[in-house]
Amino acid sequence: MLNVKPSWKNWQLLTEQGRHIWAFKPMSNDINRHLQNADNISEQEIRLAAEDFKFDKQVNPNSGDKVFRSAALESNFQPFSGEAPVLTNPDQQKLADSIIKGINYFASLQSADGHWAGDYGGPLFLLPGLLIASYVTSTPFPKAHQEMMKLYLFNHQNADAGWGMHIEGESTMFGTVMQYVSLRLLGVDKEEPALVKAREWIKTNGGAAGIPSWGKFYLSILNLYDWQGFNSLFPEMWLFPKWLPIHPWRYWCHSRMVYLPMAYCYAQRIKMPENPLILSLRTEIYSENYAEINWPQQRNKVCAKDSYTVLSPILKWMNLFTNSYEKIRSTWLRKKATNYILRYLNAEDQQTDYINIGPVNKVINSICIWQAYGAESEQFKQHVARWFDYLWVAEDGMKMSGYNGSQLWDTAFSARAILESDLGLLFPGIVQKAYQFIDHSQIKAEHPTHAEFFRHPMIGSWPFSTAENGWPVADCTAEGLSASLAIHESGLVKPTIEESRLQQAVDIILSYQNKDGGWATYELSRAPKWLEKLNPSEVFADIMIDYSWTECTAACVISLIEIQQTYPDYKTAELKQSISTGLAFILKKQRQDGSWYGGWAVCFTYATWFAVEALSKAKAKGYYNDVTLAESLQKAAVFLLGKQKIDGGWGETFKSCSKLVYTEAVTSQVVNTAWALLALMLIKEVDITVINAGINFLQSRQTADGDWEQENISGVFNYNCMITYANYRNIFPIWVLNRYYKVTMQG
Ligand code: LAN
Repeated sequence: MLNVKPSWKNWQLLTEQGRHIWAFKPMSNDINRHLQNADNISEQEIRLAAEDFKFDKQVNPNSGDKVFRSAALESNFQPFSGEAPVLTNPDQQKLADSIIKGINYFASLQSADGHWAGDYGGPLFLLPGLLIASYVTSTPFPKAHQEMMKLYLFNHQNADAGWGMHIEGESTMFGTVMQYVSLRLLGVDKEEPALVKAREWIKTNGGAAGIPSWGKFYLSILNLYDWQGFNSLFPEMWLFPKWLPIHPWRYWCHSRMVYLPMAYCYAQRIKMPENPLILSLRTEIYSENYAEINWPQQRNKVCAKDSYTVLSPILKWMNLFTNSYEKIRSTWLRKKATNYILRYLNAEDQQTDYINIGPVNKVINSICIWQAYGAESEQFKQHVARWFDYLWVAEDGMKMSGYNGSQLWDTAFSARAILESDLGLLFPGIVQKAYQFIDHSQIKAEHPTHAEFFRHPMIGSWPFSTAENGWPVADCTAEGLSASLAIHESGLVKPTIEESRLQQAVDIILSYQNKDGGWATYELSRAPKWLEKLNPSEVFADIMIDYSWTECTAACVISLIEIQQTYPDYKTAELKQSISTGLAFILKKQRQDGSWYGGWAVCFTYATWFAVEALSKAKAKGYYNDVTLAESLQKAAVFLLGKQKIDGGWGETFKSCSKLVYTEAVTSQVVNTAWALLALMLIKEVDITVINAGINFLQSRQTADGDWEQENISGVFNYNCMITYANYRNIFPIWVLNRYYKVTMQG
């Protein structure tokens, strides 16, 4: 049950076609006037907020999205008034009641535009970037926001006084220096006890010189580090001929879009002027005397606690070359490269309506645009307006989200979870609203500059968040398509979106298939695997190329099988071929122990669920060699059964992702349990008593109002950074209970 605190109510989420803006004491729902009261926070309100947003990270570093949820429940919650089935068997009745309660609770979190909003925090290096952008551009956040950000930063300090890369992580130099500097930029005194201890942490661990390269970048912008201590980003590489395997158009779009504005800042050596705070910080975060630091020697220095990937010898060698080039470089060529980059930045801003592809390039682009056009420029103002789209308020304070939200993704899953059994038909209004959002979010036009700036074609695709963000994602397209088909099949919506739009989605999915048979994230794999040797990040793995993933492949295969069931005549042979190579990819990825590694959520249970869903669907519809599929499913079952805990549940920690080894959580986790059960229920031979135990566990964990508690963090990217999916704790238990209902009641 939610223990609602008075000052939570000062914050209200305003939404419009998926857009999220948190407003402090708004006078209306007008999203454009959300800042009206943001500077009018009184001392008394600040003191109260400090009480009300006190958060004990030692209990659970994951907040439960209580600020958003308590407000949504208060305005939307209605006891279920439909016609629940009356069943003679008490266990079955209990099950039906629990599903209805679960959906009814979750329905009250749906926004008026049809999407599900939720906390998408987790990483701790995002808010500092934004605060640095705000500081160097002299564009402070309103007082109310600043206070909430401070609370968030303090709330996530670890017991050893440092901060991690993400909310569950052990302290790192990157995490600690970034939060420390952020708090100082927000005006916290250096004698504040929490900061005194943090400084000690920094100095005992070697000081800020050992911060990884992304930290070196941000500190350089602040004039807290010397650009000479930063390996060259060689801006001229953007002028390379396109056929070269190392031309950045081939990089994974997130790396490309982050290293692009970074290269601009590097080319311009953007750094803010010294001021008393900066001079003081130079004495606070280094173990050495700042003036005596030999900067070039710091380039490859990384604190042992941060190091996740090691720079390859090839990259070191290339750095030697590009760093030397800085001494002799041609001014003309540099100017040409910077002009090109600036044009590219403008294109990205326009294509995404200044949201940008993600939270990192959002921040760095803002700095570039400010430097290029000034604080008064229209472009910079547009950027600042979108800073707020990335902020989220929960009971641990105000954070920066890992994206502008997970709107489409959550909504597509929710619709499918609700419609898994006939009980979903008791919620027609919810499904109709979800459909409206899905319909609205499908991408309907190409940008005029899409080919020039290496964008994959996108008409017919779905993005992960909103139409405005508009970056198409392969598996989000698949989920959008699968959800649309499930909703059509339910008969709850009329009229449905035209067939031609479904075909466009199919065409896009086909266009995304890689030569290895799998599907990647936003684009095709555009470069050979050896390009990964140029990964300069030290803290993330596999960021250079868009690789094929089990989950993305499974989602695409599933949607193609489904479309074949509904529209058997559409590109029949091509789809069959594509499905079969996709299945071969999934089979190839299965590990010896029967599991699959998941790259985008925690972890083996996640990917194993996806793979089993695809393989079992293919088996049921006769798509592939039956024996091969059966064997693979058997192995998957053996793996999952071996991980079931004594209480009937499953639980993994984020270490599974970073260590690539199944790492059991102390307690069973509802989300992992739901994934494991969703998979096991599709494998015929699995003993029903095993499944019953898992289902009982999920029911026992459901709260009186139909929710489940927030447990461990569920999402991940690049192996090493975790990200929150606040709605997973509802979506997946609902989905699996509903599947159990379908299997046991509807046959
Ligand atoms: C996401 C979120 C969604 C996710 C899925 C759709 C779940 C996945 O199946 C494919 C990859 C994708 C689209 C994905 C890629 C990486 C993202 C964009 C993120 C995890 C959200 C945030 C992350 C982004 C890279 C964070 C910024 C950090 C950098 C290292 C640039």
